[in-house]
Parts: sequence; C-alpha cells; structure tokens
Amino acid sequence: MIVFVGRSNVGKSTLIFALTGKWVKRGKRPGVTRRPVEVTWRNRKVVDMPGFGFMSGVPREVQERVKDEIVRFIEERAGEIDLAVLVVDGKAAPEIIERWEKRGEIPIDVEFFEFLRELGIPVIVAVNKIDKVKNLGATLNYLAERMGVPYSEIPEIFVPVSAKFGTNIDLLRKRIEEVLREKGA
Ligand SMILES: Nc1nc2c(ncn2[C@@H]2O[C@H](COP(=O)(O)OP(=O)(O)O)[C@@H](O)[C@H]2O)c(=O)[nH]1
Ligand SMILES: [Mg+2]
Repeated sequence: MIVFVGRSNVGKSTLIFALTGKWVKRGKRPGVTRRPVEVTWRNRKVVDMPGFGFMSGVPREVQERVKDEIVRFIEERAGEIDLAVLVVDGKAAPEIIERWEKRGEIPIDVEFFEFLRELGIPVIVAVNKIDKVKNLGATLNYLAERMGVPYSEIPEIFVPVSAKFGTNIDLLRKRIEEVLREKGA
C-alpha cells in the first residue's frame, strides 16, 4: 500500500492521477476528501488520504478529528504501508512552516514527516506546484533543513514536481519504484 498524505489543496489527488492515470474523487472545494479513497495501481493499493491542517470554513474540532483519523489509519496499517508520499505545496509550504515555528508550534508537515519515519515507513516528499516556485533549490534546502534531512539525502527524499503540468512525474515514479524495490515490497 502507498499512502498520499498532505494538507488540503496541495495537489494530492491531481498527483495521483498524473502518476497512475486513476481518477480519485476530486473535491471542488479544499478539504472535501474526508475519507481515504483507494485506487489500485500495479496490483497495489494507492490511498488518497484526507487533507490535514487548516481548511477554510472547516471548524478546528473537525480539522483535529480528521488529523486523528489519519494518524490512526496509518498507525493501524503501518505494517502494510510500503511507502508514504508526503505532498507539499512548494510555493506555500516554506511560508506556512515559518509561521508555525514563529508561534512555537511544530509545523504539521514536519510533524507528519517525523511521525511516518518513526513508524519505519519510507517517505518521499513530493514538492508540488513547482511551476509556481521561483527558487527551487532554496525551497528544497529549506524544507530539508526543517525536516531534519541532511543535504546529501535531499535527492533521495525530495522530488520536485508539477502535477498540473506533468513535470517530473516520471522521476517521481522512478523514485517510488526504487523505494519499493529497496524495501522488497
Ligand atoms: N499551479 C499548480 N496547481 C496545481 C498543481 N497540482 C494541483 N494543482 C491545483 O491545486 C488545486 C488542488 O488540487 P487537488 O489535487 O484537489 O489537491 P488535494 O486537496 O491535495 O487533493 C487544484 O485546483 C489543482 O488544479 C500544480 O502542480 N501546479
Ligand atoms: Mg484531494
């Protein structure tokens, strides 16, 4: 099983389609995917998880409940999950992370990255919407630093993509295949 996690509106559903050619239900509004949605790709389940974190117009308690459900889903299936693709919006993520850290909070993307790694689940960070990113190198370095990934490991963990324009989708597919092969999954 491969799970796609990330905030609402970062492009998880668009990316799954670009990668697998399978449509997952796509909400017109951010945060509409509230339950995990599964598609089958190469005899493997691919799960589009609900978006975590802030969703405009969604009460905080609901956001917290969605987050708890995602955590529980992943903990209960940790043994079956071969890979997690953490999708971030390459344009918005650095600003959001900065804001959370200034408030003394752990940014939710960073928290999820650490949570997945602690469970022993291999993680690829798909840095999406790079069509909107001006300085990609700086963005990748920043995200890696916040997530505690050494500079030398950036290429194996971070894959810059544009789901909308199809940029680097083949590279992401290749990294996914490599991770699954290394894991013997
Ligand atoms: N500019 C840009 N927009 C994107 C990209 N990927 C997705 N989007 C847009 O971001 C919005 C949210 O995408 P969606 O796949 O529904 O996000 P999800 O909530 O994470 O599943 C949609 O309007 C997409 O068209 C991308 O690579 N670049
Ligand atoms: Mg979605």
